[in-house]
This record gives sequence, C-alpha cells and structure tokens, in this order.
Amino acid sequence: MSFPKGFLWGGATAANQYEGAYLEGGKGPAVADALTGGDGIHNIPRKFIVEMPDGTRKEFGSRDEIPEGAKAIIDPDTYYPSHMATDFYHHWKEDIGLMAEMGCNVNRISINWTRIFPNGDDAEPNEEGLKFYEDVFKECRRLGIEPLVTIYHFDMPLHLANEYDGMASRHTLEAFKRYAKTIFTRYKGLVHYWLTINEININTNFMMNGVHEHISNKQKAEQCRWNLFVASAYAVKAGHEIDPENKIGLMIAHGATYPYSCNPEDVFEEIEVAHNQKWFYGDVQVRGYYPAWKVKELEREGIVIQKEPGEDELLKEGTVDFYSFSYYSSSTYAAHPEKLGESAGNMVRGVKNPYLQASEWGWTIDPLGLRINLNQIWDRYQIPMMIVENGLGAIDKREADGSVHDTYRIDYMRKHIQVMKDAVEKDGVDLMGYTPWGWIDVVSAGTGEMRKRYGFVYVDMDDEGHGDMSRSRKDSFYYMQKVYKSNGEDID
Ligand code: BGP
Repeated sequence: MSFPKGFLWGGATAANQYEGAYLEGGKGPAVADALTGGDGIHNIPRKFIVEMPDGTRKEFGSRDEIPEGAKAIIDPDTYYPSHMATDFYHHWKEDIGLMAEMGCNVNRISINWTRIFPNGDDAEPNEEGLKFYEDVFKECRRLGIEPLVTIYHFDMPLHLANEYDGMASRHTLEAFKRYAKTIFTRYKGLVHYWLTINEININTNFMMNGVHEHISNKQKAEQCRWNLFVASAYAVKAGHEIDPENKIGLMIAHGATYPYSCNPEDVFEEIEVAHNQKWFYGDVQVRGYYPAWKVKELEREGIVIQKEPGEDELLKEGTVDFYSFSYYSSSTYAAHPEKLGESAGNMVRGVKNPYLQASEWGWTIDPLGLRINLNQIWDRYQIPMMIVENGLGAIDKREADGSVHDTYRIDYMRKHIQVMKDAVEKDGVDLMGYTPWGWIDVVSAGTGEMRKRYGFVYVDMDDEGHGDMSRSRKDSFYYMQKVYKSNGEDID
C-alpha cells in the first residue's frame, strides 16, 4: 500500500467562491463581494468600483493599488459573481452527499468571516451564521467526512477594508483574533483540522486583504505581512488551547520554481524568488521567526515593523502542526529575462519553460513539480504535509444528458496522484491528505469566471449569472471515486 490507512482524500472550496447568498442569513459584505468578473484568457482583470475621497467613482483592477481613503463599493447595477456563486448555501446537503458518494473522508471548506461577524468587528457574532456551519459540519461527520476549515480565505470584511485598511491595521488584527476564538470555541469537537490563512504568501498585501497603497508603501505592506503572521500564530495557539485535539496548518501557494539554466546567475535568481515567494512564509510559520535574509532586507530598506510586546514569542508559540499548500504549476526564472526575447506562452510569471505545456489560462502543467515540492518541503521542515489545492481549470462542455467527458482533467489528476504516490512510496515523505481544488465548480478567484472550471461535479451557472444551479457528475467524478475508494491504489 502506498498511502497510509486513514489518508485524507477529499476536495476543497472557499466560501466566497462557492456559498453565494451574500447578504442572506445575516451575512455582511466582504471585499470578494465587491469584485466583478474578468476574463483570464484575454487578460481582462476583475475590477473594484471605488468611491474616491473626493466623492467621484473610479474602477481599479483587482491587483491595482487603491489610494488611501478610497472605499470599494457594491454597485446595484453591476454583476458580481460571488453573490450567487454556485449556491452551496442552499445546496449543502446535496453537495456533501455527492462528496460522500465520491468516497471523500475530508471536506476542505472555509468559513465566511462576514457570515459570523457581518462587519468583521461586531460586538456579538451572528447566530444564524454560526448555526449554518454547525449544520454543515454535523452533516459531514454524519457521512464520515472530516471538515478541514480555512479560517480566512480571501474574504476580508468590506467594512474593515474600507474603514481600517484591512490587515494593515491592529484593529483588524484584533477583530480577526475574536473571530478565530469564536469559531474554535463553537466548533470544538466538530472540527479537528484547520488552516489559518489561505495562500498567505499571495494574500499578503493586495486589496483582497483590504490594504490600500500596498505597492507604493512598502512599510505598510511589511506591517500587513507581520500582522498576518501574528494572526496565524494567534489562531494556532488559541486553537490548541481551546481543543488540544486540533491540528492546525498554514496554507501557502507553493508552485515549483526553476532556474532557466545552469548559469549560476539564473540559479541565484531562482533562490531569491523562491525565498520571497514561498520559503519566507513557510519559515516564519514553521520555525517561528523571520529568516536572516529578510531581517537584513528590512534593515537595509529602513523598514521598522511595529510590534506589540509578546508578539515575537507568539510567533514561536504558534508554529503549525502541518504544512499545507496549493499546487497547480511551476514557473521558471532567469537573471536576464529581457535577453530571452519572449513573453507569450506558458508563463504566469517568469519566463517560458520550453519543456512544459500549459492550460488555456497559461498555467504550466507539471506533475513532477509536485514531487519536487514534496521533497523540498519535507527536507526543509520534516513536518507532515497536505496538498490542499490542485487541479485543472478548463472549459467543459456539458452534454444534453448532463454528462461531461473531461478526459483532460482525468489525465491531469492521474499524473499528479501518480507523483504523490511516488513521493510517499519511494521518497518517504509524510503526506497526510489531498483535497483537489474546486471538486465542484466554483467561481474562479483570479478571474471571476465560471467557465474556468475545476470540478468533478458540474454546476449549471455561467459567467453572466444564468443557470439553474443543478449539479451533474463529470467523468472525472467516477475516476476520483475509484481512486478514493481504493485509497489511491487504483489510479489507471
Ligand atoms: C488559489 C485559491 C483558490 C482558487 C485557486 C484557483 O489561488 O486559493 O481560491 O480559486 O487558486 O485559482 P483560480 O480560481 O484563479 O483559477
């Protein structure tokens, strides 16, 4: 047997991309609810409509810098994909049933911060929101599925973003602590697996996190990173205190990174990129302190982080139990990319890798990169790992009978599960679970599209909000069912 008994097989979603019902049940608006749809294939970004300090309205791309004092608004005449998403809020029983049918024993789901605290910083939590997740978790448990809960997944309360500069402020950090404590207490005994902050490394400083002026004001961006680390460490510590049974992990977007060539300059370029993009975040959350190169960088740039007494210690006390990450693709880096004279193709960032094909959205398809990751992370930290996102975003065609023949997705899954198997069997890494992204179709985080589908279950909903939300099983559903029910033995 390659995979240990009790290996966690499941699927992953996030509330802001899946739940819909964006103001129902006492929920308040989040930053994600103010993001329009975009078009990833034609590079049209998602947008915020923003009220400027002088009262005028302007549009900004989702990763643009929004000036201090400007507020993201929700315009009644604009279509926002998260408002309905794929309506888990009204389909949760059916969906959890489908998960069980697929053979899942874990369900990665996130709690919408604004369903529990509508403004993020309210004095009392919203009982209706708390009850909703309680019912969801109970249903999971009834069907033999462990909930794996992300505390904060791209859904900064809009009020905290607009009025308190999101995670750049202490006010928001304190509000997060209350929120984390509330859910640990309420779901004690129902939830044993938690992730603190989704993709903390790409989520650190853009408006998704509520932070204005995150590009021009590096001091603020670094303060935001610190606050996020403190938030995560606090959650780990509080979660352990409230229930010693809790296992709490970090969550990092951990693509594989390669040097373009054996030129030492390219090799060093990759080291620097990897430090900045991923290892920094792993090092702090696994080891409990900033790595030397980062300390030097902050000194050099004259950036002084404002810390409260005890926070350095908290980072050490709140190190994680396991390392979980999303893996979709790899990127390649050159010291002098301009000399390579290319820009199109499979590069998300970095330069084109001539050895790899890419998805319609330009994400490289690189199964071996996952095995490389598993080895590198295991060598560095020696703590259990979980792959909490992986999958292929593709355009699916649903046939009249509801079937979807997604052989391309089955191929992607098979190759990635094969390398997981190799990493466990041959490399001896400690892998505890696998929750592919968007096991059921959800709104894309990056582009706001519905047509970029990852699911094994199809949901009838399109980019303009048309569809009856009916669910149907794709061919990949039956493939994953076979894999899961055989504990990863039968993957052909
Ligand atoms: C990660 C996010 C997810 C998810 C996934 C796929 O960055 O944690 O929320 O959406 O990527 O990305 P996309 O939806 O942009 O295709």
